Amino acid sequence: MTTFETSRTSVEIASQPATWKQATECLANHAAALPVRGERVAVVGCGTSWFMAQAYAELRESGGHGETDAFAASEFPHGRVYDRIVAITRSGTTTEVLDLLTRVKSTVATSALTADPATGVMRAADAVAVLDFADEESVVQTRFTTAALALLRAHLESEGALPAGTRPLTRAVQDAQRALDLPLGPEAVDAEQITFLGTGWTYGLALEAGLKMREAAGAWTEAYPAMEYRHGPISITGPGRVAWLFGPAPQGLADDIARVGGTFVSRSGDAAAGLDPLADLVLAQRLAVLRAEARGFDPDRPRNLTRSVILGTA
Ligand code: F1P
Repeated sequence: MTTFETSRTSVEIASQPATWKQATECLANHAAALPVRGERVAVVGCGTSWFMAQAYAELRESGGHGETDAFAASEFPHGRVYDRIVAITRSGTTTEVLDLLTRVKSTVATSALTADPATGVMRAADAVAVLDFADEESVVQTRFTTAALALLRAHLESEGALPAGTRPLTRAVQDAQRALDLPLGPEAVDAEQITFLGTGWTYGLALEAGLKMREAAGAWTEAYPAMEYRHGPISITGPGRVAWLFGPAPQGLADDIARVGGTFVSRSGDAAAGLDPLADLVLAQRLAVLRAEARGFDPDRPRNLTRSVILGTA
């Protein structure tokens, strides 16, 4: 097995507890870019950033802060009326995101969260939260995107409401520290296939975990809302395959997975003793790096990927 012990990706994964803490500490600096309570908001992004948009949209709306939708930037429904569009983009250069912000300029308030203040998103959005301390050398995103979600979640928390069962971010930071040392377990390391599941905001995390495994390790993964899993996707599960759930388990799910011979991984279901679901994502990121190395892939140089997708004009 090739090992990349000093991979930038591993270093960036390990820095997440500190980066999330830093993100919450700079909350006051970013007030202009953060949605106001009651605003009708659309959150947009591409790839990882879209999945974080989905997680945030669920957290915001179910916490009672206002209607919040999430879209892939390329799929934004221009006929709909929003008070604000929030774009998440680490690079600040993704074509679909910049095209959308440019198209809606002066018709709706726009905000962005980015890692790079030297990019087009600074002009394209009305207000920008720059999380440059969370920028990454890796192509595969880990700490920027979780820091962006940490900031958005801390903002909801500071305004007094999160969905029932969601913990304070300080607890998530502690759990992320724990997640860096927890054993991954042979069933996940050796799994032929992994299906990631979540409910509410953790469905966005499930989508991101699946993408991470595909991007870094070329692994076969799928992701579904937990209650959808029994409507077909369970057909994939069996011996040597894993169903990994973020957040609380729907009734009977563990038994159903056992019945088909699959392995159920659930570390963030127990609100008291389990991990915060965001910290559970850290474990999935670690697994992606481990499996990449096991296949001889360099996690810092994922196949077929670039830091940002910048499309030419034909
Ligand atoms: C979005 C993104 C990444 C993906 C790849 C290409 O980038 O789709 O999620 O992993 O690196 O770009 P960004 O808009 O957040 O910079």
